[in-house]
Amino acid sequence: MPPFSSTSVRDVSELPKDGDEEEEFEKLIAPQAAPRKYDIVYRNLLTFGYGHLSALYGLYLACTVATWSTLIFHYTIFVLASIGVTAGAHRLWTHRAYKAKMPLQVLLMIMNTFAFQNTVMDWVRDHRMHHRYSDTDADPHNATRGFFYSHMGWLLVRKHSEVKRRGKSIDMSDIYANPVLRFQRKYAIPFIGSVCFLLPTIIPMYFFGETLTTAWHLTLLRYLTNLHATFLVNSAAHLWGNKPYDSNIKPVQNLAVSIVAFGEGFHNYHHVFPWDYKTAELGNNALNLTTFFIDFFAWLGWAYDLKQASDDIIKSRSMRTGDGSNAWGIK
Ligand code: ST9
Ligand code: ZN
Ligand code: ZN
Repeated sequence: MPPFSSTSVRDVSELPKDGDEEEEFEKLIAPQAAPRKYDIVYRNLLTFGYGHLSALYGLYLACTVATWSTLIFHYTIFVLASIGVTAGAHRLWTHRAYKAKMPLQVLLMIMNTFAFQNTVMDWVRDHRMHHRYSDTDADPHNATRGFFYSHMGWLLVRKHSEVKRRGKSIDMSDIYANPVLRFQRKYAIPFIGSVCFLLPTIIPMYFFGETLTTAWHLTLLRYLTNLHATFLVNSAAHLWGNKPYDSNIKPVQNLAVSIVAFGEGFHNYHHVFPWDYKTAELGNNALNLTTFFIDFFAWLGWAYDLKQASDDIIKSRSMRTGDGSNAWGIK
């Protein structure tokens, strides 16, 4: 049972159709990792290089001079930002695994902005591609190209032409029509700049007496840590772990990733049932803070129509295509 019992959870006992036959055929013939020349984006190499060096310095300052108030402040933003990605960009907007009323959408958009992972619009487009063309050249972070590429290398080079070509057929009408997401895109630079970087730097200076140097480098430490926790879902959770639901795909169950990514490491399950609001099987939500968050808002009435796979469909799929490993949550 979820911590907050909700009447709006809907058990789905039949797999929703995910694309027509033509799409399935297209997916099959997407090349997996054809030899390619990487077109490096030097601007990103510089900003990521600067960001990582600054985050390391931020770690040093966090251990030596930063106040506890600043550390707790950034940890709180870290949690909010993570849930803005998992409950917002991922489960709500990409997968439509539940519905959210306007106040919750606004809250999630602001929380998502703390994470600055591009605009939600771009995030959703890439993530829908990732699911439709998983681990092929049309997947923006194709894990068959290895850990580094799927983790962050893909952000340092121009996208593969297959991503751009096949991406044209991805349906984004719901996202482009969403006023909350349109706002985030329209005011991206001042809004994301203020919410993710400026305010979290100024507040500790003003209220906790930090110097500009400490405040700025801690902001970058929090931001980069949050990015890497997210990146691990694309890298580690496509490489290391077991496959209780489908042994023919790359995504795996990875407990460590679930811990750092707020319940998003049950990735073999998620790729089989992407429309499940828990992104995890029944009965296994102790590590799934995002599910707890959604359940809370369902209890409040702001989240509704939560979709989840029924126990039966999970078990039969596991018996049919799983690797026979023990999937936690299955009784
Ligand atoms: C960042 C990325 O924000 C974060 C992503 C993380 C993803 C995680 C997924 C995880 C799974 C779920 C679990 C969540 C767990 C959370 C845990 C939390 C603890 N379809 O992109 P451009 C076309 S990094 C269709 O510039 P380039 C389109 O026409 C941080 N079409 O391609 C587009 O034009 P427009 C900050 C597509 O030039 C045009 O191509 N961000 C698609 O090859 C150009 O697009 C950065 O540092 C598509 N999918 O450049 C920015 N994609 O947009 C990093 C493109 O006008 N990115 N097109 O329609 C970049 O600089 C560039 O995107 C690039 C590629 C250099 C990587
Ligand atoms: Zn994946
Ligand atoms: Zn997903």
